[in-house]
Amino acid sequence: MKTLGQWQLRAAFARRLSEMYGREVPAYATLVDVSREVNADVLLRSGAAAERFGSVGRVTAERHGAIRVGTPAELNQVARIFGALGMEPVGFYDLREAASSAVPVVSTAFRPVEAGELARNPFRVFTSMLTPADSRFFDPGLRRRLENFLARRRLFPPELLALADRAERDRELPEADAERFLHLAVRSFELSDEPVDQGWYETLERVSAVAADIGGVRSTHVNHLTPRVLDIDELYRRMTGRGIRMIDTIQGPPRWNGPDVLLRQTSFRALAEPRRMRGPDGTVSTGALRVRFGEVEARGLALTRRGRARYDALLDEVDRRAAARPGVPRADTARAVWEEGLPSTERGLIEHGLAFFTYHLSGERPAHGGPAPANVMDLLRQGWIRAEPIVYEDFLPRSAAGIFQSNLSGEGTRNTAREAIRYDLDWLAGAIGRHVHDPFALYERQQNDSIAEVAEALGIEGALD
Ligand code: OOG
Ligand code: NI
Repeated sequence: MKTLGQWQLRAAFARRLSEMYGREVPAYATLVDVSREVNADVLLRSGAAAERFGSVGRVTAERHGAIRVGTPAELNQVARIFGALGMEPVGFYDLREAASSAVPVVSTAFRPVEAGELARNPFRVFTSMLTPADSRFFDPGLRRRLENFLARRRLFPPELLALADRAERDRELPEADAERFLHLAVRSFELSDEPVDQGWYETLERVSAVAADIGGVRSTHVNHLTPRVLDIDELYRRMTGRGIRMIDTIQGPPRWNGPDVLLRQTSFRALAEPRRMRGPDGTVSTGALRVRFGEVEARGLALTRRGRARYDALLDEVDRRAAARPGVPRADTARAVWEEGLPSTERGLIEHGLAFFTYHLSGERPAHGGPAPANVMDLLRQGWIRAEPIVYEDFLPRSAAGIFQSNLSGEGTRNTAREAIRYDLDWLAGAIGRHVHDPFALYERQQNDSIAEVAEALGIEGALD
């Protein structure tokens, strides 16, 4: 009997979700086409260098999606569905603090965590959960109504969850069950045509457009999908050239004359989509909601904690200078800040302990013969080993907030006089009922494993530093 393993389920799910979303949001299909063209052109222009952060095959198939749910119980179910696909929760993002408009959610990302699994298919889903208990956004009456509404809806059919649990337990599904699982899973993330209760939706929208998108309807949906591209500036120009309105900026690091780090993202604006609405008198008519969009990203090196602190400080510096000199284009300011604040080569990043790499024997013994030195830097300098970048597989709270924000219809409201309620990674792990990985620990382990292998191959005793 033919079976599908978890990575095959993941790849099939990503492909089908992308096909579904392309049908529902045609501008997304354009985005995928343009990304593919840009990737092919970069490969022609730059040859092997274009594949420094992943083969063009992986990059072109790569997608992330985003979904939003209402309660810990719903998040727990989402974790079972993604668990079937070999995707585990990684990282904690508090977008309530990162956004200036009202984004009352906390988030994690489900993704494969092993290098081999990422290479097979790196599909990831940024998953946000509403925080009705945060009294800065929801007063007690609204909180109660919202929680009641959420407690009564059912996002995923029991059959889907049972198949998911089986796939996770057995690490595979027989073909016919896999087909059923994929069908039910993709359908759960389609846009529902059930009429939206207009009064309820608008009540929530006054607080936050995100709250309305999550808690104003009885189902969930993918709210964007994101292909990966090798030259995001070129993609931005080409999309604009095709008459598609993009958000104002590319989020994250600027384009500059040094290694790509972390993640750069941009998106086209959420489109008005016809949705059936039930008015206060019960009659159903066609209205429009503007919530779903397409995003695109370019990925670079994973940064260490120190590198990440540097990145955050550089962004703050860009803000300060941009505020002081509003006439200068922000991208120019950012480039200048980057050139002052970050080494402009991969070697420089390694020397300062700012980025993660895996290390591999270079296959050549240096001419002078001598014994292998017992530290990574000397091994690199003397040519015993070479460094390969570890690609950043996660997200950035500030960019995420920017993406949320630029696609919201209004600012919403928040009462800053009220106390915020605190959430963190451990709280999230408890809510999901699963371990939530620390992204830095994952990258570090990958780097350390490669160093241990090098040490063993070179017969170096003890730990390499
Ligand atoms: C998620 C926004 C965050 C990203 O790529 O940073 C995100 C959302 O809009 O629900 O997907
Ligand atoms: Ni995204």
